[in-house]
Amino acid sequence: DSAVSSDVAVIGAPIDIGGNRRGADLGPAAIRHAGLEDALSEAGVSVTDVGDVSVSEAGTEPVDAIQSTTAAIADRVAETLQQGARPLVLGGDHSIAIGTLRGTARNAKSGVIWFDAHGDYNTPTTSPSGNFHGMPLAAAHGHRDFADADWSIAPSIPEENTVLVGLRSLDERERDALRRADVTAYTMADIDDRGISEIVDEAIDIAASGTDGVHVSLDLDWLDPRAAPGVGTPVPGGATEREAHLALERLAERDAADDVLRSMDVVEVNPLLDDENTTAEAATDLVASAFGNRII
Ligand code: EXY
Ligand code: MN
Ligand code: MN
Ligand code: MN
Repeated sequence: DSAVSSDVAVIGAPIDIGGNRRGADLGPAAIRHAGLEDALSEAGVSVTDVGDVSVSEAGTEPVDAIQSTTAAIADRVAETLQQGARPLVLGGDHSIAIGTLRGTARNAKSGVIWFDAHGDYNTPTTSPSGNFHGMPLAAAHGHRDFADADWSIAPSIPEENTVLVGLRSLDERERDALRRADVTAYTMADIDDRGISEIVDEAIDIAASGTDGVHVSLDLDWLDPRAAPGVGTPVPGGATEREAHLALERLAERDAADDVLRSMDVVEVNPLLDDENTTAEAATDLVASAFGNRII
């Protein structure tokens, strides 16, 4: 492994087996193709691309591929943090966050801000689809009925430092589980009512309070499908590109002041559903905003 001495280490996680459609495994390539490294350099970040984790999809059960891939992601994320860089993991479907959250919380107390249309709070027992991209946040809270004993690990992220932003699609049992959990959930209606800057300021306060930093999990399906068409589970009525930029620019401001941004993943970019690469380009611009890109 190249010893990363830069501020941000880009790690690819080319997996789509946790999703409902094939193609998100091409997300890392699409985001790199959209110019991620240049965009981060222009934002003043010293960035090193450390390549992809190996994904063993062929011939294995989805749960086995996801378990081994997320274990590899957790190791790379923890390693990167130990080397003093901030991991930026490119998905891939949202099951990668089973690994990014375990990795970022391995040697620290980390909060999370979950930008997503969905709660991703199902477990194999409650999921209507069986798709693991709908389960990573429940996994991070240690919900104990995952397929294999390894997965019923201790919670990695405290519920009270967990904030969901942008909710507009929940399943019945997932909703019940979220209501019982000690998390903060902001729906799109909250954003409509109060404005994204107030919501994201509150989200950062909650995720950062009493923790060593915040992991940001950006699911491109948080955005409205007109702004991010290339996602596997689009839901109408999402955030505008401006709302998403303002949220991540506020995060960058807070990071400049209080060093809150610890790690990030950006997921669900599926170029097979978007031959203009619009979604990967939006993802790239949003990541640059999160890491401090300034217009003037
Ligand atoms: N709640 C539905 C399920 O569990 O299957 C849809 C989940 C979509 C998950 C995407 C990544 O955000
Ligand atoms: Mn594939
Ligand atoms: Mn998601
Ligand atoms: Mn989603």
